[in-house]
Amino acid sequence: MDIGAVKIQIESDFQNIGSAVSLEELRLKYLGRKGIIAQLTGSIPGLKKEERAAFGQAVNALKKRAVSLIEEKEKSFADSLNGEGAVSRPADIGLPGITQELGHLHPLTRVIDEICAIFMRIGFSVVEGPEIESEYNNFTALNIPLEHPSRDAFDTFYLNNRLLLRSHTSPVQIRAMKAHKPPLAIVVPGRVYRPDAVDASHSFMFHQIEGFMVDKSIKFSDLKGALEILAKAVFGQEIKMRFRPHFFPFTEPSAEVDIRCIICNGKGCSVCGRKGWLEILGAGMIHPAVFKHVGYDPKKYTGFAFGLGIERIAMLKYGINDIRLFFENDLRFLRQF
Ligand code: 2U9
Repeated sequence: MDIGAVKIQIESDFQNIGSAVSLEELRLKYLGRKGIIAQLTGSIPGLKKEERAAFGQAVNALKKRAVSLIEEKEKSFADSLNGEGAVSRPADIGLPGITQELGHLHPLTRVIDEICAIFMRIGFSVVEGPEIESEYNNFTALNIPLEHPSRDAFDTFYLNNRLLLRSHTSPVQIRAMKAHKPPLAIVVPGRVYRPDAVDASHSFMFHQIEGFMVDKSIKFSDLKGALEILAKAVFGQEIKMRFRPHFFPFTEPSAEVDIRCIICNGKGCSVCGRKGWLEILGAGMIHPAVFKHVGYDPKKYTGFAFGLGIERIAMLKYGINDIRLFFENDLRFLRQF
């Protein structure tokens, strides 16, 4: 083997080196047990006596050069890994992965999705709308008179003379009726705002789902059928319901709807206040005055409407006794769902 050629080869090999992997290849090529330098050393005994010393010295010099080239390259790789070049470092697939915690839906989102899905199965569409509303859409169009206590500044968050934070999702139905002719069947989930003092059962912001259906000859029995489907899907097929007469300005006739207490099954307990029944929603037939506000002919069309508070349903369904738990973001609570 020509020692001069090896010398040239070693310099050009280390010039062209690209990565730590080829550095290791070169280390084996020159300094490995069967590498070029070992072969050169092994060839010494076969040389003429007078040539051996000079050849041995040349091989030693070559070995030193190979070792110092490797050290130089190792140092320059290490520098680039710690500096700007660090981003191009090959991934170490032997390292343990970075575990991403898996999130899940908030219990209120689950109840909203569940109720929307129930209504979608019977032909309703889901519609959302703005949380900042006009006084007209939130009250006037719903036949809520000027002197009604809910219009008072103690019961509604007014932003200025004209705008407010919606106190129910009903203004979305007003918008839908103004935009579309009957037949119409929609459910509207969303946040609503009322300046209530916060306690275990009240919050200044909560969630509602309201729904309504308008067409020729929609009857109270259609309302009962739809709500029975809802109650059975949410609380189980055995659930019993009752309708109590009530008053709302936007529906006539109106009713509050109860289910047989799911805790005591009607015997009376602390959850149902010894009544044996739990109020879950309000409902009724849409008032003709509401139809007039949106330009529907009340002689031609009838419709039913209902509204329910999501937090109340979620509290009953999951046995939660404090509404504040939904909004405190305490993972010990949220992880249970
Ligand atoms: C239009 C016409 C009628 C929606 C209705 C209720 C009865 C009702 C409450 C339940 C608990 C509000 O969250 S809660 O406090 N809602 O009792 N809501 S009928 O009636 C409408 C809505 C829109 C155009």
